[in-house]
Amino acid sequence: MRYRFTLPAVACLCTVAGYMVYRTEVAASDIHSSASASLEPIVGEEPATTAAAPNVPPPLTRRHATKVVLNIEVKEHVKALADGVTYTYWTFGDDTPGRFIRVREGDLVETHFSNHPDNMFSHNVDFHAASGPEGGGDASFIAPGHTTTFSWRALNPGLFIYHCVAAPAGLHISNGMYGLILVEPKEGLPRVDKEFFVVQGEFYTRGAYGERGQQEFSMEKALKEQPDYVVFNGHVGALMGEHALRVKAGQSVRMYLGNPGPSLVSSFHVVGGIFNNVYGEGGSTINQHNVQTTVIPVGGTATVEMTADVPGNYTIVDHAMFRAFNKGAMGLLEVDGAPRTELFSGRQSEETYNPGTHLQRVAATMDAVPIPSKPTGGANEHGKQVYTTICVGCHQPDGRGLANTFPPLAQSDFLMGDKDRVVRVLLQGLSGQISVNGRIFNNVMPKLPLTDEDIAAALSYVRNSFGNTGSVISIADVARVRAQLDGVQTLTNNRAGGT
Ligand code: HEC
Ligand SMILES: [Cu+2]
Repeated sequence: MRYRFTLPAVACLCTVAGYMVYRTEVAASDIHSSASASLEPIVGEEPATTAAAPNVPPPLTRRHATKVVLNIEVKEHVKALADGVTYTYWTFGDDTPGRFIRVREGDLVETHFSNHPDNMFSHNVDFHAASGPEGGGDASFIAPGHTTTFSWRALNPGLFIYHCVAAPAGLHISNGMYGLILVEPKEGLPRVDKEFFVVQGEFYTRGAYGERGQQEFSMEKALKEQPDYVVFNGHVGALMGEHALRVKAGQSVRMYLGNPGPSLVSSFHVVGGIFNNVYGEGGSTINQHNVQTTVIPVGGTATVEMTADVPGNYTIVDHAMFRAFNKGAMGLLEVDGAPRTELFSGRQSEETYNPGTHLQRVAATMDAVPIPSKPTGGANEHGKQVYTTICVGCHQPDGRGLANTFPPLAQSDFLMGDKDRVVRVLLQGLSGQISVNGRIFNNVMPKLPLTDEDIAAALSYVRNSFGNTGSVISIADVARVRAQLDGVQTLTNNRAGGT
C-alpha cells in the first residue's frame, strides 16, 4: 500500500494496479511472500497421502491446491533396534521413521497431532516444510493424553524432514521422532519406475553395539556424538535380507534421503552405483549429475536418481565405513535381470600369483640384522633387544599381534604353555594352523637367524612382558631341544616356494 503514496499524484489507477501485479509475481516465484494474491485457492479436502518405510506413496495427479488432513499419533513403545536388542522408541505413528507424507505445493496441511495417553512425555512436531515459528513446534506441543490441531501452507516444493523439537530435542530425535515430507512442485516431478525413502539416524545406547537386551539412552555418548548405532530406517537390517530394496535392471530409481541425525552428517553411497541426478540437499532442482557419494546434512535431505543396468547386489552405506560395517548403516538394493557382460564382465579368471611374499622378504632381510652374539646386559635386556629388532615387526610393539595374521604374545596360552614347543617355534619357524587363545591362525613364521642365546633371551623376555609372567627359558633348554630336532628339516624350508 505504501507504494501508492510514493507515486506521483498524476499516476493513474491502472499504473498502480500494473505495478502491484508485477510485484506480486516476483514475490511469488522468488521468495514466496505472504502476499495472499500469490496463493492458489484451496479446493476441497482430502486425507494426506502417506506410506510406511521404505515405500513412497504414488505421485499426486491433482492439479490444484487442497486441504490435506494429516493425522499423527505419538507412541512410546519398545521395539527391536537390532537382533536381540530392544529400545524404547518414541515414534510418529507406529515406527521409526514416521510415514512418508506426500503433498502438493500450495496445499494447506491441517495437522491433527495426538500424544497417546499411555505416553510419559510431552511432544510436538516441527515440519521443515512449513514456514512459521518452529515449523509448528510451539503450536503442536502437548502433554500425553492431549490432541491439537494446526494448519500450514506447503509453499516451497522440496523434500523436508519433520521431527519432534520438544526439549531436549536431541533426545527426542535420538529416540526416533522423525520422518520425511515431500512437497511436490505444482507441475509434479518427472516420473521414475521406482521410488523409496531412506532415513539415516543414530541411537545412543548404554551398552555397546549388539549388546543384548533392553538398551537405555546414554546421554554421555550423545554429548560426545559417539553413537553405537547408525542405522537406516530406524533399525539395524531394516533394508537387508527380505527387507532389501528390489528393482529390475534398467529401471529408474528415485531415493528420497533424510538425515535427522542428531549429530552425524551422512556420506550416502550405493556401492557399484552412480547417481545420475541429485537434488542437492533435497531442494527443488537437480543441481548435479553423475555423483558417487552425496552428503545429507543433519536436519536435511537429498534426493537421488539412479538406474542400475547390471543385475546384482548393490550395498547401500554411509561411506564413513565403520558406521556401515560396525554400527548398522548398511542396506541392500537388489537388481534383478539378465547379465550384461558387455557392461560388466564379472570375474573372468583367477590364478595363483606369487612374486615372493612379505614373510619371505622379511625372512630374507633378517640375515642383514646384526644381532650381538653375547648379551650386552642381563638376559632380559638382550631379549628386549631381539624383540624390538626382530619380533616387533610382526607381533607388534605391544605384543598383541594383528588380527587374523600375527598371533598375540600378550597373554598367549600358546607361548605360556609347553616350553619345548615354543623353543621349537623359534628354532624351526612355524607354519600351518595353530590356535592362540581360542583363535585360529594359519600363517607362516619364518625360521629366524637366532643363536641359542638369542632364543633363550627373547623367549624369557616375552614370557615376562606384555602382562605375561612365566618361567625363564635357559640356553640349556634351547640346546636340549635343538639336539632333539637335529637333522629335522624346518617347516619354513618345506614351505619355500609357496603352496
Ligand atoms: C615375519 C613375521 C614374524 C616374526 C619376525 C616373528 N614371528 Fe612369531 N609368529 C609369526 C606368525 C605368522 C606366527 C603364527 C604361525 C602360524 O599361524 O602357524 C607366529 C607365532 C609365534 C608364536 C606362537 C604363537 C603365539 O602367539 O604364542 C610365538 C611364541 C612366536 N611367534 C614368537 C616370536 C618371537 C619371540 C619372535 C622374535 C624372535 C617372533 N615370533 C618373530 C610371525 C612372526
Ligand atoms: Cu518428542
